[in-house]
Amino acid sequence: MVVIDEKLEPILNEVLRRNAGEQEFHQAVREVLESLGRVVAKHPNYANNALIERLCEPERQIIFRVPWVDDKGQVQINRGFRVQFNSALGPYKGGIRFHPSVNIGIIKFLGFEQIFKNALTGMPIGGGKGGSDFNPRGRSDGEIMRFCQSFMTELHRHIGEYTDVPAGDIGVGGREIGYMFGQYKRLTNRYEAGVLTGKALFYGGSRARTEATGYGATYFVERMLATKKTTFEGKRTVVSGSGNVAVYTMEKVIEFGGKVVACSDSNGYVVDEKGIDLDLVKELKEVRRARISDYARLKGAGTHYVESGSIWDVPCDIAMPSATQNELTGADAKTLVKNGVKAVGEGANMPSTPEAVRIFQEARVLFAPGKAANAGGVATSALEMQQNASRDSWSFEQTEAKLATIMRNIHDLCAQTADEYGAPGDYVLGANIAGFVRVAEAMDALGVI
Ligand code: NDP
Ligand code: 2IT
Repeated sequence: MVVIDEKLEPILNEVLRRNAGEQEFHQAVREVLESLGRVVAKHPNYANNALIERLCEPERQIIFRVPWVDDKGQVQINRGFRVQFNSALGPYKGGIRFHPSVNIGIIKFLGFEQIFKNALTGMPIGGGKGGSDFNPRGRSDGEIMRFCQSFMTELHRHIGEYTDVPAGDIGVGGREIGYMFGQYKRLTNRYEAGVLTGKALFYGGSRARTEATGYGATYFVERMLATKKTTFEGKRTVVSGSGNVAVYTMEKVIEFGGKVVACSDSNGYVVDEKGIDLDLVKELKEVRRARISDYARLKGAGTHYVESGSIWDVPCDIAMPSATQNELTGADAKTLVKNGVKAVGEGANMPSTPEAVRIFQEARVLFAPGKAANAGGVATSALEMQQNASRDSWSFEQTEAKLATIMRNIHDLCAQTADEYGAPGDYVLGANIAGFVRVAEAMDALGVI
């Protein structure tokens, strides 16, 4: 395990003590603090005024009851969260997740990661995250709408264009953003387009936001491959998940000449040696809200579905975990390395366990951490905010070109920072340090707040 700098160890210990039982939050903080020893050695001022301690403590944490009525007339209760972690660089910005596994520790890990990710984009956005333990699976459209309305009935008092700007994440896509925006508009009597991002095009959304996270992760990996004078062309690629990030990762990988041979959902994974038929995945997931097992059932010969099991058993050159946290374990990383994986690009937030990251790095596999590689989603959200603020709307090409530039800049910033701090090729260190320095400079300038 990486040793934590002696100045930073008491900070980590205090985070562990104060946030007992929040394992994912501990994991996220530990990973960042492991990278910061070299910064504090070079710039001791960043350790002054308890700057790092303040960075690890959310500015505000909101937990609320979300009552709603299901289709049978039964009252259901869920728990809602919004963690407003850091606003040194701009209004809090980050997604909302609806998944039964959501708890305060999960939202804090996501909010903490978001601070550095958003800083890496170079755009004026702070870090936050929200969600609920509501399980959308099997719920009717009416139930989803009533849940979203109830969730927003409380959340609306805490957000705003200049305060906190939520977007989607797991279980929250265009439909849910629409219902939440509708309720916000009704409660506030304001058409405040910039209060949420990920909106549909006809009421203030940005072109390319839907595609942005997956496209962005693929641009990042393309740039990373270029440092080794190689490309996606002909590379076997495995993408976990089949949601928003996974679908648009697959789309761009295919456009770049890669061959996507497997994808998954929480029940299992499907392998198609001819290359995944993305139109079918989109039809199943975006229209029918069906299971990935249906892919193999409909396609038949040449494809197979594996219930449970690990998608990382499928041999590939490039792995793009795009489902959820800790979905790629140390054992999976060993299998991938044994099978000759050359690059790993995290579309999801923290999908690789710390052991998996260590195994990839020791094997000198190109490894792009989520907070850098998946920043294209939030960056395009910031572009949506720009369009809303100027009451403008850009073409797909213009927006995607900006996204591509942002991703290449993030890649280069991480690579240069890793070089500067004596760890060439270590994108984890590069991302953590580069993101931290931007936030630290702003926090330092703002005084003890
Ligand atoms: P979606 O809800 O669209 O899709 C999530 C996908 O991951 C589904 O295929 C889902 O399967 C699978 N999944 C979710 N939870 C689990 C689990 N516990 N075990 C196995 N599979 C699971 O979400 P997104 O695509 O938006 O998000 C995916 C990841 O990307 C998350 O880590 C998110 O935080 C991250 N991310 C998202 C961004 C965005 O713009 N949307 C931006 C940056 C990061 P099933 O349908 O069976 O649940
Ligand atoms: O994890 C993430 O970066 C997101 N879910 C997107 C956040 C956003 O505000 O677009």
